[in-house]
Amino acid sequence: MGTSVGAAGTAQSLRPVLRPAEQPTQAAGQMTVVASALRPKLRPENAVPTPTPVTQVASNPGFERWINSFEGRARAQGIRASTLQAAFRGVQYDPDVIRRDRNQSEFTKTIWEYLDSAASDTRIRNGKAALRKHRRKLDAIEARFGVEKEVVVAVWGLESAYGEYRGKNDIIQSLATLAYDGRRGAFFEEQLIAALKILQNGDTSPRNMTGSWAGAMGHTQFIPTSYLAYAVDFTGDGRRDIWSDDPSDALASTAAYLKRFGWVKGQPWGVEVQLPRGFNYAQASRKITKTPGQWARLGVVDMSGRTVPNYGKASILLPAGGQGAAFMIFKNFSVIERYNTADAYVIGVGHLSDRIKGGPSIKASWPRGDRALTFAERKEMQQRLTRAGFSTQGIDGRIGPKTIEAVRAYQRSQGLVQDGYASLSLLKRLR
Ligand SMILES: [Ca+2]
Repeated sequence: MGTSVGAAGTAQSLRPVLRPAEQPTQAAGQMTVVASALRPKLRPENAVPTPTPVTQVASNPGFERWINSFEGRARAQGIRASTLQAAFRGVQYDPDVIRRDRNQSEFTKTIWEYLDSAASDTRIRNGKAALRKHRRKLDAIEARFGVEKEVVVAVWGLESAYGEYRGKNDIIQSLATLAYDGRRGAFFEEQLIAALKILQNGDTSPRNMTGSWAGAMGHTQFIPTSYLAYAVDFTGDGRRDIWSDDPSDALASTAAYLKRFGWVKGQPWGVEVQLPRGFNYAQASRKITKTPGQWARLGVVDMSGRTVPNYGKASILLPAGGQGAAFMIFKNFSVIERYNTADAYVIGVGHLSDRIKGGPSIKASWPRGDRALTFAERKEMQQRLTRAGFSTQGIDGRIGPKTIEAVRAYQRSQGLVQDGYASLSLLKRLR
């Protein structure tokens, strides 16, 4: 959970925003070796046998200076010298982390490609197996935090493939590199301080603190500040150990997190619905909420043709416009958004949890002939919409609520179906 820069979705990690999958290889040959007061010795596995390229050597003194100044800032925030000494032992500037940070602007999967993987037969089967294997502790977690075990397991399944891909990057090294690098340096320095507080608390040891290149840790990929605020010790040994092979603390921490943000037990994240012929697509907006009864009066009903049970106010979500599935989404949808705001991720967690519970697959078909827009195309669409008088309030290549509203306004002006779907055909029309 946590940061919100764009990222390439991948088969392993399945987080459409940030956090690409882990590659265990760390390109040791590309690492640069630097000396530091904080780091008396290099870890042998990271020692570099050959001279490093000039460009990377040139960045080392800067990293060195940065660490020295960081030490003062960390001390001022209560981090002890002994904690810093242990944490930075062997830590090096890691160009691989920077390469990943630079290469993560693209999310080129369509919603259906994403869901094909998020709720694949394998992931559903493995989720059911994980549920069986850990049923007692999951029942206990559900009883304590009031979050259904299938939802906790689904988050686990998407974040780390049920613990299989927890990330092998050294968290201190990754965060120090990103904080030094400066692109969102303040954010990563805050995470680094939080990581050092975790170490100082004794929850884990420096070299056991591993995770994604961007600082997400453990079975359910908490970033350090989220860990400090929400992680729990479920095993009762006094340590909040989300890195251990035993997933108890990590799964309980996820349940605690969802509960903290308002999870309502017994309610769905969303329900697939059918829309009536002639439905006014302008109604399918997060800004518009109605009770399921009110939606039913407009002809919006479940896939059996019945009124959706009254789980409270709901919006209609069309992740692929008028040509794909429609969902009635409830409060719990916005709770899952606290993990990751991408619609694809939230639907992925929700649908996977439904399938693990034995629920049906999504019934509607998707516009599978469409391809995802590239980052450049998304920016072009935003530029063209804005130029045409439908401001997207920024050109960032991310299709968020403001861009969807601009698409809708453009569709309205053209007499098109106002489904807000930023498709390739819409871009072609704008050209
Ligand atoms: Ca524990």
